Amino acid sequence: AVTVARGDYLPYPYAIPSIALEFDLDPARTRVLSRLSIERQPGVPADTPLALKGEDLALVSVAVDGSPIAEGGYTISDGVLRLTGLPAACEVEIVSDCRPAENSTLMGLYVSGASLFTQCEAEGFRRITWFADRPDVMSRYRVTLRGTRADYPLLLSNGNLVDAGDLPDGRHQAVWEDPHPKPCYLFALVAGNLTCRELRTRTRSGRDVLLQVYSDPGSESQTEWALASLERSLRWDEDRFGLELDLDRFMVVAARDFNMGAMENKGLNIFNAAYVLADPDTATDANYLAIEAVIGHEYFHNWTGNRVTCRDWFQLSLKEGLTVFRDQEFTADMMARGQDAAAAASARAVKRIDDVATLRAAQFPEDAGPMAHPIRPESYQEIGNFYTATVYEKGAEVIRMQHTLLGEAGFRAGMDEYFRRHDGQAVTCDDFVDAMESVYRDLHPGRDLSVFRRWYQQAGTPRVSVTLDHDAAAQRCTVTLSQRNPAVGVEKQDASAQEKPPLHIPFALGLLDPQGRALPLTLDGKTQETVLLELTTASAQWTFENIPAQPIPSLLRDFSAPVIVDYPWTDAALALLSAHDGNPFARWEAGQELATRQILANAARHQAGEPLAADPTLVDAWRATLRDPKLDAAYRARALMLPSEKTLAERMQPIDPPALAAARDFLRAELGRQLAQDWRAAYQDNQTEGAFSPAPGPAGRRALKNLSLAYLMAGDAAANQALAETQYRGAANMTDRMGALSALVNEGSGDAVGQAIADFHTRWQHDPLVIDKWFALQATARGTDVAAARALMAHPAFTLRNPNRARALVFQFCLNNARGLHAADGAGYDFWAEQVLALDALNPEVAARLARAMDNWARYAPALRTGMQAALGRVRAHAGLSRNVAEIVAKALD
Ligand code: B3K
Ligand code: ZN
Repeated sequence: AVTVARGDYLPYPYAIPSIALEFDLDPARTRVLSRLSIERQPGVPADTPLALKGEDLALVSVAVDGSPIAEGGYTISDGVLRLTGLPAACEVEIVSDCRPAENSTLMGLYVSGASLFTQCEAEGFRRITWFADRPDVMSRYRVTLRGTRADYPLLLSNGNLVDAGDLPDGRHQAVWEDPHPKPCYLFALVAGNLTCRELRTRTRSGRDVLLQVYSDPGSESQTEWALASLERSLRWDEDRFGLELDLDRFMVVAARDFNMGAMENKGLNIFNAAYVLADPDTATDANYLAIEAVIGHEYFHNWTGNRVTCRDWFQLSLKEGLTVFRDQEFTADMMARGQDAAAAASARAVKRIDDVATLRAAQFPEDAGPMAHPIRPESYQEIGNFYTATVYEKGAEVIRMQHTLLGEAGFRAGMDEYFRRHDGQAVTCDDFVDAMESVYRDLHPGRDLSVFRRWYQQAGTPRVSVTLDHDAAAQRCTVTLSQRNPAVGVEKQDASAQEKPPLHIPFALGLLDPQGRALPLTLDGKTQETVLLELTTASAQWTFENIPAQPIPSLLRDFSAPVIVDYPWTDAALALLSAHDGNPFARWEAGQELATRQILANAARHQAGEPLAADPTLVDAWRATLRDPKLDAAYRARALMLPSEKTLAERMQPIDPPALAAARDFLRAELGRQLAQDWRAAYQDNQTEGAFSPAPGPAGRRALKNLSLAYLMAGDAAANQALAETQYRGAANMTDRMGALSALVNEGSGDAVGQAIADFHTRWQHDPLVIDKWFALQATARGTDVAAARALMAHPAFTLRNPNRARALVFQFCLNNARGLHAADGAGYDFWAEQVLALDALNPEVAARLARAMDNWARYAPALRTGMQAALGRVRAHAGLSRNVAEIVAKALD
């Protein structure tokens, strides 16, 4: 396997200022003519070959300045076409063929439904034509698309439509020009028969722009929310960052077959249909929220990613971490808008809770396993494997810490400076921090971000332990923070680096008195309820005056850094925080910590064969939160949810998923039973009526209502099944329908369960996105074992070729059905190995994601570990593995 190292970067020896592409579109064989203007860079020796990458292409001809080059005039080896002896400036013309209908990888040009789509990031453009497929080569594109009018009435590419017309034999053509130079990973084309919803709006400088959302015919009623989200994104980037749309037209196209969420191609975003299509009957509140976030994310890439792009793929977090941070803030602002200060703080906390829960469930395990890497990786075999929770979500946390350190105005000044320096360039993460640091130095003379930069080079989740020393006589409290950065993943192989240097950690702290009231804290002459401590060394101390009694600390408020906090709270202190902490995020955190302790204790009892127990402290805390009239429904829905099994697994050593599931289920049932009256009241009080709205208010009420139903069913299924059945039948929207179906499938019994499953299928069999939900719900249901998963796969609607369908069933089973995957007979591991191999033959990028389900095998209980290891070994031994899967399994086993 070839490893690419960050330090090996060399600039490309040629500039390619312009490229003209001509496509004769045909699903069986598409001919691509590419005309490149080539300029050797100053100082580059004349004999330096022009090296262009290609994959799965049939080369037809090569010409330089109009003269054909015979075979022998160029070489092709290992996917590289090399031309030598070129003049310092020339035009290279290459003709090649590709086969979209046979392309099951969904990278490059491929067929989905009756349409043609492209996906080029990271290295898919080389599957379309021979090219310098790297982000630091930026060119102006002119694209001619030709195809039959009957099959492809619509021909789209980046930029502006400059010409269109008929051709002989029922064919037509469209010519597109993108005025902005771009790397080839942002190239896109779409050809097909699609419907369009559009609106015109004016940017803040007064330019008229056209926003369009394209989708399958028949889905036109499902694009209203996406288009409205796009307009909100445009407004938000103007308001919050002063960034305006730089194109006359911005298109979003929904594809049914898509490897990930969406792609920010310049002016022509291509989306997984799951992040475009929504109406109240088919989409849940979570779907609406995700659509708005992904539309925002891709739109925001237009500046953070496209106008300023990455020099090389090691810098991926430059655009992804920053753009995730921006989409998180966009959603938070949308959720908080129009509310008073307290409600806005609660709304922002809800978003923060959701994001931190994702980070803990997906990124913390990655950072503790064999694929651990810094947000700016040092090496890779296959870049497609590094679109990770670390690069994205931890990357966003690293940007957020800079925002915290600089403040909103300082961060904005840093962004302005970043664009002033680098607009139109392909740059590095260091360039970004340089811009931020220029502002930080002005704000804090004598300080810099040199220690902070280690966040870009160190993997692993730091641990911060906290001690409090209270001097009653002096009414003084001293807080000590100490950090540890132990080696993780491959770092462990380097014996000299078992402990890494300290990081710059912004640590937000509050102190509560024994009655739960906030204590004013004075730091740097300012008195506040929350202080920001900047820990830049292994250990440091801060002293606060006027603290009469031993305080209760509220730590890492708003999750001010992606770290694990160690502090020996008592359960009583956690209960107090969960009832009184003025920081809504930390208040949620306290309840989660209390629940985590109980679940872990019960998991240990389960393993020892002892009876499980629910401590009244937790039940009382849950009751208090449920009854607190000052808390809105969306917030309560989060606060009353138990930590996920994935989050809990990070706290258990060795990991025993079945024991965790048993302990978590037990607590859920106890809370359901003991608080039944309150759940019933919450269920009744949080009905939504009238026209459906996905706004945070009604969505929050539905979340709390459906959570109440889940608890009621967990506590006493027999007594509450009628409620679930009634809700299922009378549901006026998909959130309520799914909430009821989930309760029935997971807790219900009798014929009603099967009837509801069948009814749901009958109602929605023509809507693939709803059928995905139907598969996913069953794949993760408590009773679904490997045999049941295989039975679901035999359903005529199942196919591995469609990534959404594969994710709905196979991925959901392997990643979110711990009992099924870790079945004692090992059948789950066999299933996983078989599906990884089957997928790998079709779509390596998607297969590699599934392969990661076994990443942390070495941390599992011995009885599970050996089976997981053996399954990994069987996959590794398979001949003809893709580079993608080979890298994952090799790293897991090394
Ligand atoms: N930039 C794309 C991700 C492409 C992944 C290719 N393997 C989507 C996004 O982050 O916006
Ligand atoms: Zn992105």
